[in-house]
Amino acid sequence: MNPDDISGVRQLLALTKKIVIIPHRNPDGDAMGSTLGLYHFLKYKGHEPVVITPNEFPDFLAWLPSSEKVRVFEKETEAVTKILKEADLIFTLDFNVLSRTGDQMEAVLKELKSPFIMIDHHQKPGNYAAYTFSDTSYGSTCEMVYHFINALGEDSLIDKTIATCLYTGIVTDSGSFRYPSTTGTTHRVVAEFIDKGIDNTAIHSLLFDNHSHNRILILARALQNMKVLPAYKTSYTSLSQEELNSFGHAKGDTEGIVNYGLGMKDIMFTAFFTENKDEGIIKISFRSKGDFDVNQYAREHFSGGGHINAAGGKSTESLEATIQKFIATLAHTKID
Ligand SMILES: [Mn+2]
Repeated sequence: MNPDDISGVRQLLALTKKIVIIPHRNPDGDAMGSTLGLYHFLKYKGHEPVVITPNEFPDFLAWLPSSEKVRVFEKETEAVTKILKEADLIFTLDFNVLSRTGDQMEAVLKELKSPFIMIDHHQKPGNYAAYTFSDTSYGSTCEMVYHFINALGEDSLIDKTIATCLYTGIVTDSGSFRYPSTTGTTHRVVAEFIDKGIDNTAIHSLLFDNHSHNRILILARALQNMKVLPAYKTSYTSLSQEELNSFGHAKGDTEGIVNYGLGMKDIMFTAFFTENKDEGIIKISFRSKGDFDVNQYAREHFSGGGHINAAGGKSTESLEATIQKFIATLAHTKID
């Protein structure tokens, strides 16, 4: 992190009290862990921070320290818009274009006069922030928040609570330390968190061994639906709205299912299509092994983006038409 920017941030923080921290829509472990980790840090520094999520966060993250204090834009738009308008400073974490908050919230954010600080690890950052900490080499925004606090010279404030939040995003965004962006530094940061007393075993259990029976049935259906296209080293699966409804699905139930598609020998690329009738879209998750860049692929074909080995996209066509389009792209996509 650039020292000039850090000193600018330090000056900005000295003048501000009311701070809003925002993750992307459909927040994941990294989005919630980073915003809540930063929330606790700013509280210790005497600020009045509020975490505002665009829509509801999944239940499997509802144990995160102070997650009960999170405000949801979609649930209480008027009250939350007021908080946004009164804020002296806005942090946006784990995303880099305001459209990732959804149309309605984006419109509110665009009108705000207060400065923004972006901390994010996705490609192609927008230019809305007074201070942009964007680095795609980091495996998680949580790890970046750790370095941000460190760069401010405040690492002594990182306690078990902050470390618990930040560990959550490091674990979830690294696929439990398996993705290539996991570095020696990642492990050194985590070692420090363990020394600070986080219960890493309990956190893993809360994140991964805490499913409802319905979620297991949803996973089973997704695995039954899985198709393999050996010629393209590709697999894909899907869940229709009807299937999701039949299992009484809850938010977060489809989290992580995409990864199973890469669990087969010689499969380098996988996609997971979820029908969302409320939003009128097919939500798509992409994963790859090796050099096949799913960020690029998702941008090119499915109005999405993300990272080299993990990205998302969407389609407004039907589930069947979306899958057909996906299959058609494979003929002119180089996957190895
Ligand atoms: Mn992330």
